[in-house]
Amino acid sequence: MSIKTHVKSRGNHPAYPPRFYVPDDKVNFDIEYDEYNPVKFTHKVVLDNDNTIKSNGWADPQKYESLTDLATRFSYLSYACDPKTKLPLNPFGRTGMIERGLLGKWGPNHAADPIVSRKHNNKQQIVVIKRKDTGEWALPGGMVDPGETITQTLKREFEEEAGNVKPEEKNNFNILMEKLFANGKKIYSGYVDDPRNTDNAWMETVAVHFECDDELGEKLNFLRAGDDAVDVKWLDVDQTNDEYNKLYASHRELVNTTFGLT
Ligand code: RP5
Repeated sequence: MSIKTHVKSRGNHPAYPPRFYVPDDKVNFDIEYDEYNPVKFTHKVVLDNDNTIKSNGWADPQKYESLTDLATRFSYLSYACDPKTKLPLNPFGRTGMIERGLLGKWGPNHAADPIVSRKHNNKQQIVVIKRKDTGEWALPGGMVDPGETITQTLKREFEEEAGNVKPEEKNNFNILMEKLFANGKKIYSGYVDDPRNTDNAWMETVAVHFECDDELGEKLNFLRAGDDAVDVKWLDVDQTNDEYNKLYASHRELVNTTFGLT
């Protein structure tokens, strides 16, 4: 999968102020853009979760220069730092916003996305959740917690967002989950064109495909939304369907890659 230029990273997010407009031909930081006056924004929820102030805080301190572990932080991409501010620069270019927006980490923020599919009535379907924050349909992925492996994140996020099943279904669901997540195929690792990205903080993900066989696909019909999801369903992989075409961030591209679609 290749992301040619970011689009959603320059667009709106319900919790963000409007961004400074960046035309397509001014996205690349190497192209001069003297008028560029990005909006400075870090959401209060990020500032309130500064991990140097709060013991269970998930966000970096606002003072980038106070970070001591930069050398050991991982990114799927190589990126530069702003010569003036020394802040990490989005490897895909300008977004019309500086600082971190809603993202906790300066630079790369890591997620994992399970692409769970089945064949149903001769149609390819994937599990999607409706996000509480933007109202868009999305893969049931999420942030990698400290100390967690990607494999653990994929299963935990799926279970939290799509597996809020009734107590009497839980045992059966857990058995199906063990079977489903036993084998996955990595589809992608890298940048995500996420509407929360800024010039100094961005999302990266690992997307893994888990295919239900006929029996498992038939049994996995009692999904229920939980956590940050307000709804869950099986969605047809169908490029004539608006819901499919408008999937959150780069999720349509991830699913297209999975099924060899362009
Ligand atoms: C996207 O944001 C990733 O692809 C992943 O699906 C998601 C992770 O963020 P949260 O769902 O935890 O907000 O960029």
